[in-house]
Amino acid sequence: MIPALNEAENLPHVLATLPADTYELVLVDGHSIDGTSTVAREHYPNVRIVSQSGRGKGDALRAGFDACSGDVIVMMDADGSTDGAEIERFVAALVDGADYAKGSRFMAGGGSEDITLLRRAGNLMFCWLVNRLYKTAYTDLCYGYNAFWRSALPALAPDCAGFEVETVLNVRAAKAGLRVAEVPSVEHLRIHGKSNLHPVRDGLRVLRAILRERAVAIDLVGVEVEIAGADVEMVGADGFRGA
Ligand SMILES: Nc1nc2c(ncn2[C@@H]2O[C@H](COP(=O)(O)OP(=O)(O)OP(=O)(O)O)[C@@H](O)[C@H]2O)c(=O)[nH]1
Ligand SMILES: [Mg+2]
Repeated sequence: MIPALNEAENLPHVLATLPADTYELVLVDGHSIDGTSTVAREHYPNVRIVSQSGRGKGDALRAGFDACSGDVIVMMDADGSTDGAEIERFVAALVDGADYAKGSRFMAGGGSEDITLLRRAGNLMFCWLVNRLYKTAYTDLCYGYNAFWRSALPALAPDCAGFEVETVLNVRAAKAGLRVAEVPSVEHLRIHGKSNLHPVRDGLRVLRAILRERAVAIDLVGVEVEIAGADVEMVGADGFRGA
């Protein structure tokens, strides 16, 4: 499943990297004005084009996930930064027992040609925060290459609009007690065009999402605590620890 906003120039390259045995390709066109859907159809005649009602990557992923019909859903980007040849690693992690396989640029075997110093610092800080709050051991947080069994979708159920969506997926996987495997992935440079991400605006969205999910976690375990400034630790019925 590929979200694409004005990626007509990049799609020929990206679609050529998809494995020949790909079950289906769902592409969510975010109201592109550069012929993204036309190019997708030219280069991948069986593509299913989905339109999103709202705007933003989170909104696109929600629409795309709903349209997927396979047992496994793999999400990757349309700008040439993610390589379809890596899909088999993600699927292998799922077949080996993971519910959710998250790509990581910062574990052995991973890498990024694309990340700036500011983004690396923000990602590291938010990843540390998530690991503290949700007792995870993630090495990457804001990365768009991930995969999961369709059966995990109700637990992940993204309901946010923007670039905080990967964070929401990763946090919800932890909250739901899913078996999470990290898969090394190399992020390449976007080939053409400009990034839609604004580090400060979207960094704040990521931070808000992390804190909002924490509040929901406290709700879920059914214990009433004061959220503001609270320093509590609890274990829910499902063994989830919220701090
Ligand atoms: N459908 C849809 N796709 C989007 C939207 N915003 C971003 N995307 C796609 O989501 C993917 C990631 O967006 P990018 O703009 O590359 O953001 P990024 O990868 O964080 O930034 P760079 O690393 O600089 O490329 C790309 O495939 C975009 O085309 C949107 O509003 N709707
Ligand atoms: Mg990108």
